[in-house]
Amino acid sequence: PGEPSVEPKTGASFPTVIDGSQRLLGIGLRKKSVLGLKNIDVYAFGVYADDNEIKSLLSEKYGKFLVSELKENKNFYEEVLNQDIRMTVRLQIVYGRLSIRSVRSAFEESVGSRLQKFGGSDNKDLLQRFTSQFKDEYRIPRGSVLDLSKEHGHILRTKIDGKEVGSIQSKLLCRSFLDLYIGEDPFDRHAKEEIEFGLATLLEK
Ligand code: DAO
Ligand code: DAO
Ligand code: DAO
Repeated sequence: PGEPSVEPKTGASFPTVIDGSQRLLGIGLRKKSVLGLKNIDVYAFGVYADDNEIKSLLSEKYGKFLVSELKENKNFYEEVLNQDIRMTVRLQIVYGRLSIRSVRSAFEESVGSRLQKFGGSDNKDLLQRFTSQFKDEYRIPRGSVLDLSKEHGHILRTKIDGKEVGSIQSKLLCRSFLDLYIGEDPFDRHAKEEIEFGLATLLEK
């Protein structure tokens, strides 16, 4: 399957394939500004999608387009998100002092804003169901690996260092979460370009 990809600033390494058939499309860095003063590197991430499912669900229709055309094609983007394709975002924590409280509040801010964007107002419940998975006693020190996977049936499953901590079935939550990485205003623009290119390359094969 080839050499792992290494995120240059943090050295975090991402295998090209996980879970048998999920292929790495692109990697990036999640930063956060603290008190408007400085930017901290919080985690490196890799976005994976199921190779076979991408091909079988999208190739026929989109295999002939160029990367540049796909990027302009809103239908394509909608279809990728709406199809029941298995995807994973793997996070490798690089910030050494993450508390569960700060994870919760960052999540409410980032995912919360997307829930609002895509779902309207009454999504407090959903947000709470998700964040209540994060027990206060969990620790996510530097080097922890978190997998957030969208599984069949629009289930968002969370694993910490390979151990499942919970799962929630919600198309809106899956979409809102993925939007952080591949949406209109992503955490890392360069990563998004890589992901688009990776996806288009898979479709050509
Ligand atoms: O120490 O207050 C601080 C800064 C913490 C920044 C937290 C950012 C959290 C980002 C989400 C991490 C998800 C694993
Ligand atoms: O970077 O703002 C963000 C969103 C990251 C989502 C991370 C979810 C982390 C779930 C981990 C639970 C840890 C106990
Ligand atoms: O920004 O609205 C837009 C269009 C961009 C298209 C991005 C498609 C990226 C989809 C990646 C899915 C990962 C499997």
